[in-house]
Amino acid sequence: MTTVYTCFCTDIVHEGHLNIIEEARKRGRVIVGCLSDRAIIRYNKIIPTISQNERIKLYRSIPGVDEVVIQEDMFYDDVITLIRPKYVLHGDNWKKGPISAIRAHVVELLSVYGGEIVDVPYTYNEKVKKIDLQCREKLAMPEYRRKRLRQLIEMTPIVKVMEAHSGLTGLIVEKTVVEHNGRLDQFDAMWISSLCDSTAKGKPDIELVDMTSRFRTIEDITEVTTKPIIFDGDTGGLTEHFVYTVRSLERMGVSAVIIEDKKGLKKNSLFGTEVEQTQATIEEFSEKIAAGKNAQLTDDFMIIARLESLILDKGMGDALERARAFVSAGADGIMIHSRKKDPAEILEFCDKFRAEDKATPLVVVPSSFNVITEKELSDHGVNIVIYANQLTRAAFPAMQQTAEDILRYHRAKEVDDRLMPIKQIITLIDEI
Ligand code: SPV
Ligand code: MG
Repeated sequence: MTTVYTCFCTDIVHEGHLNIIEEARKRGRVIVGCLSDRAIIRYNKIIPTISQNERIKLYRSIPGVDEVVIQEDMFYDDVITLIRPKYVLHGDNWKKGPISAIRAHVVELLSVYGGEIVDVPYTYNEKVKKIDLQCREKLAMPEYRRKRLRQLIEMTPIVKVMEAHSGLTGLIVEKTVVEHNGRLDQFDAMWISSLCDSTAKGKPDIELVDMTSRFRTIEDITEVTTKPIIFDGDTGGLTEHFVYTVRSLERMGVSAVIIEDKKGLKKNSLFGTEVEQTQATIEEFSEKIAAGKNAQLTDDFMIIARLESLILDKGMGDALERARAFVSAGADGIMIHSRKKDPAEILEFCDKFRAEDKATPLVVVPSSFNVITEKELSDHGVNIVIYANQLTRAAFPAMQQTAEDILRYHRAKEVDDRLMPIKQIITLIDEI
């Protein structure tokens, strides 16, 4: 009997799915793949509001479905090797955009034994559009967004985080997908950097931009995106204030706050010892972490302790001692920072920390030691990599150059070639 395969990634079966089953059963025995929770979370597809097992049951109940299997791999390698279907059916929407890389890969897998793809015309109507939109919109709800960082840490080799400081930069982090070597890549989460948030407001990174204003930035971003958020909480401020910050961040659907063990006037870490910066004592900072954990209402939210020992030349021993103490105080993760170009001290810390603590998530921000790759970091036990300021640093020179050139030429024609076309900018933002 001919085997026909199609993969579903949905909580709600609509007429588009029924149409695919109808087409499939004309060709043979129908096996439906249920995309696993792991793959769904990794690729930010939908929020599974029902469990993987319930989705299997749901797909089994569709008339015409003979069997349901779990598909672990977005790229179909596991199921095609196992089932060797004669036909793979999918809506023809996968012929366009980044997901066409998946289609191309399936074509290759099928060509090995003469299998075929059937592109079923995608069902476009108001009802289907609404269901698709609702499924995606759920990703943005605080209760779903908040817990996704922990899920990603659990399910991916390394969580890739990019800075965002506005709705527009949030959209770039949300939507940028690249196809590389037949694989799809995208950022997993957003970092609301104090440096970039302050810079966008034309202010120094010294905790001058107040929390209300920082929260406004978060809201600008949450309104138009769905990916999880890590908030740069600077020193966390007074412990008496930090507990309120924790509650507000949880309410907004932020997944984690990172606070650094400094006190007094905070300056950006990349100044290192060139400016005066004071590290909080282990006791003071542990008390702040414990108070934050105590104030927290959800299980999902994370308070990550950032160590400034290497930045302030206090040595590896001090960094490790602090890491131990802050984990004991309740920190859900450790961020280790360095401003050296050579990643050696970061890797030494990661190896030593991992030798004694296999579980606590490790975060790094390779702004200075940017030669290191994600794979190398992950091999040394790092769970989260934050690209903390690259979008701001890319945009600033481009804007400055454009301003200078318009002054130079007394018109805008000379700069036009490097600008986004007007047509594109007015359609950049999707309307609901
Ligand atoms: C930020 O992005 O604001 C940070 C990281 O805190 S760093 O600028 O490297 O200190
Ligand atoms: Mg900062």
